[in-house]
Amino acid sequence: KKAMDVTFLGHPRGLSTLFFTEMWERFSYYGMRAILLYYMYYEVSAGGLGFSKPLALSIMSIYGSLVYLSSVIGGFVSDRIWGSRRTVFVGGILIMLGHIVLATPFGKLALFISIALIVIGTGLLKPNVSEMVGGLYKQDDPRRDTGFNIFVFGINAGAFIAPIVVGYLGQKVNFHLGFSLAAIGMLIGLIQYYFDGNKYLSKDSLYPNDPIDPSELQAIIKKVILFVIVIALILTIMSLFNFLTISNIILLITVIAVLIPIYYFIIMLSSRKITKVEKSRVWAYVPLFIASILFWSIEEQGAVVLAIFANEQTRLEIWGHTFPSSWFQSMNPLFIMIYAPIFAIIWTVLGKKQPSSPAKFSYGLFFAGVSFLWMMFPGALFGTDTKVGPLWLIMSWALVIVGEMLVSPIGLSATTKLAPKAFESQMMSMWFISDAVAQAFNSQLVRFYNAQNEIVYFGVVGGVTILFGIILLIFSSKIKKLMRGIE
Ligand code: LEU
Repeated sequence: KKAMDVTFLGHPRGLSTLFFTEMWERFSYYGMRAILLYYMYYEVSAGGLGFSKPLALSIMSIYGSLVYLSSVIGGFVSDRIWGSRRTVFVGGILIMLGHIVLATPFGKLALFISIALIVIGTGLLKPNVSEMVGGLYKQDDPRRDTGFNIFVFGINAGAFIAPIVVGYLGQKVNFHLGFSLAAIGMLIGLIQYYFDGNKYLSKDSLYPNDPIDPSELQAIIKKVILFVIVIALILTIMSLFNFLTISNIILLITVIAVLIPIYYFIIMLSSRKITKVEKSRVWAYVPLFIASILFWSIEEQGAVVLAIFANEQTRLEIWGHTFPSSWFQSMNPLFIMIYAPIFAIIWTVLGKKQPSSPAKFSYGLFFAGVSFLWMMFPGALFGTDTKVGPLWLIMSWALVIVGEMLVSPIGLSATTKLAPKAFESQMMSMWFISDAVAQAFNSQLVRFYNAQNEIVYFGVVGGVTILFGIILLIFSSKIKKLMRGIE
């Protein structure tokens, strides 16, 4: 058999290559994240960096934001310079180096170098692996959607196993050993990608779709230099006024993260390249974009606020054995893997009777909000200075992931379908950017969380999210009209 004829679960064999590449990349990412928060705020005597909790929470969030914000760079590099194959490979190398740096005992300095490497590396890798999955199928191939579902299963398989093994090593043995395991995971992914990719991925992916024309080069270089100068200028001014603290840098990134999508929307809506119908669809996307920010804000707090709750206020015991608090991070991917087939059946059974995308989004917000309102109970019932059983947290994830089923796959497909022809790849980045904006917003919000005020915190954040869900539901038929025939 020729290499290109080999299949994987009835799909092009390249899907297996990309499945395992992304599985190992997510393994390294979520394994590292499962222990990073604890590494930052644990006392130095316990092997940590001794940061304050609010700072550690805030860094986790802004880090998560930058990781998805940088997908904009990854899209550009692959489309215009290296092609997706090489871009993914270089990204994987940077990610692996990032984990290796954390495995060294160089404390804070290593932390910030590692963050920089993994932000750029993931920006190069993640959007392009997903794009290559799409590239395995012709536009009208009926296997396309299932292909993506299999791929998402790979994401969650990696995200599920990682907290268990990396978490165990990191929290029970030594943090740096945990980070080493994350690095090894990425290494396995890279080796697999290199050898398997040479056999089973198309040669087209070795070249950019839209290579930079020498005539454009000057303008691009000018833009990059301008950007660097503006950032350098802001940083200099900040330091002159004694404003250059970690917290203020986080604030600056938050502002940039919010401005990027606003800029994109303005560019799209004012472009001469889009038709009237397309413009209406972009307008329909605005409320969905805001809704996904609210959803991801709660979902991503599972790795920060709920992680603190797991470590500080939860009894870590099953059947007489204590387990590491990082294990709770496996709940999110676990519920995704459990629910995904159930929702596939629900949507098939409902067929044409399915709620519209805006309505699904509002139910999604409802579940996310309820998952936080639920977390008011342990404190209200038992007080905030005792420890409660692990089922409280597990139930919270069980609820928020129902929401994820209603927002994530639907949002992804709505994003591609509502995209104007001239802005397809930009709209694709918008989907990752909605998560990035959510986490940038979280970097400011999570500072307010602590055990004393947790009841109010969970109540307000959950309540506001539900309120927005209700408003979205009221306007859902209006939004549907703006979507002009897109389901
Ligand atoms: N859990 C998802 C992933 O890691 C988040 C993404 C959709 C922003 O792939």
